[in-house]
Amino acid sequence: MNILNYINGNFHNPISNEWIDNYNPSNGEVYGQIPNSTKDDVENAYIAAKSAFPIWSKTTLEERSRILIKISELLEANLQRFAEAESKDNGKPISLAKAVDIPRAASNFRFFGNAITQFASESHESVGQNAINYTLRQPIGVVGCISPWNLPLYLFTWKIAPAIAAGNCVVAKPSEVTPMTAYLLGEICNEAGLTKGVLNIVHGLGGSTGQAIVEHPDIKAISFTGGTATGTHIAKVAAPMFKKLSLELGGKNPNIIFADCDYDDMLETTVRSSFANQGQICLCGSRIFVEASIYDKFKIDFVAKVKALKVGHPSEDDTNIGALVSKSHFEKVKSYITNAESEAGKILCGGNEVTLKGYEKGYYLQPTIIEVKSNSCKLNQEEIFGPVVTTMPFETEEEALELANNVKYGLSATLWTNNLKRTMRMSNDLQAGIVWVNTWMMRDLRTPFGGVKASGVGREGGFEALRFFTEAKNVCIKY
Ligand code: TXE
Repeated sequence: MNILNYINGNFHNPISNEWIDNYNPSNGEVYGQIPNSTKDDVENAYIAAKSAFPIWSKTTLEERSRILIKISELLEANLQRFAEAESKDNGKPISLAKAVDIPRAASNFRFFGNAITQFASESHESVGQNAINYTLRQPIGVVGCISPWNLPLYLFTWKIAPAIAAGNCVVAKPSEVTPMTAYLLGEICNEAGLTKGVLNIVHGLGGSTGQAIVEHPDIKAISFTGGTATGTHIAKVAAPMFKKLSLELGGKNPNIIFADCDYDDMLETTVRSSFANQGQICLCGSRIFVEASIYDKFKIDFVAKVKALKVGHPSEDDTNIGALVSKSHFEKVKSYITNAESEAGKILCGGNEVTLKGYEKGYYLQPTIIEVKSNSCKLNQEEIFGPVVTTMPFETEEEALELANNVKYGLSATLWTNNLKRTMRMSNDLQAGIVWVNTWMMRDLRTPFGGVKASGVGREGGFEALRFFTEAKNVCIKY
């Protein structure tokens, strides 16, 4: 099936008529093509967005809200179709797409459709000076949204929904590896009655199509989720134009387990936080640090649970681990496993490719646990972004904190303990944008989301996202 660009409410071939193959990771076969869009397609998308802006930015909040909620309802009504498309394009289990990806994409539109009606601005009376200040929160204009392949529709809409709720018009690009659900979203937006040109979707490669969005002098803000190297590059390109940037980048998150935790709950959740979505979530707890007194027991129990996970075809309901997203990513993840032993790592379970009958060319890997001797090895310092976690013991709280923070990333951290004082101390001192205590990936859309250090700048979620997608203008009136 061929995918087309969505510009001004219509579907278009790329101007160059050049195309890129789209692969199905479950069997390694090409199953369609996507536009290899150029600067000219991005320019057309920009022109459509610019033309829609005067209308959309003056559309009442009630009307914007109504349309966003309608998009949400239509996504829910099309759950099965979207989940099948996401699973086929990305390799993730259909059960996950149905339970998480598509419902959360729908929630993004519903949440920001409601949030915009509650987005209050400040006023300050200058007492004794007969003056009052009030802050206008004005939409920026045309903004760019660039998203990755791991949670395709979920992260695409996580940017688009607040951007349009706030009154902006958007030029967006999904990952070239997983374009399908973004393509289907165009139809839904038309059905919901979204003003033409408010959302424009151009497909293509990062280095050309994505780069053209970032380089466009009149696209005033970029919201990006992806790898740290790409984020660094985008920051450099955007800096001379003083663009607003929100960059959500990689993670190498610690999962710190103390002996006083609720053990069974921790074990269940740690299996999920390690291997959900084949470990391809920036929030996965890929470095597991365990208090020495329970380390041996933990290893035995964790390995037993992980060995019971089913690596299978994404369309089967009982599959726990589907296919990795692409051949190149599969090779990258495998290379970390191949080099594990030269880094003094010991593979406790997994470590091999899986060949599924009938799908021999699919990108399947066993969930893999590697015991490491030191936190300084590559396995613990680089983002592998696959079904691979490391584990090692620690003796004291101070040591656990040092291990957790000693990494260039700072997206999330998970802490398992029932000790309140330790919880408070460590939550304060962990270098991360998000700390989960006795849970993982529990999301309330009102809360800030983003990282510190090499995990990025800016916060998404709730009013933080609406602040990003608006300019604050102060008006001071003397009376
Ligand atoms: O991501 P890229 P890649 C991490 C993970 C992974 C690594 C590389 O470790 O192995 O990043 O993945 C677009 N100008 N994460 O190479 O390239 C690209 O087309 C503008 C973490 O697939 O960052 C896609 O739409 N855009 C992560 C998007 O950027 C450009 C999720 C992300 O792709 C561009 C994914 C350019 N010059 C990978 N170059 C997370 N934080 O969740 C690329 N793009």
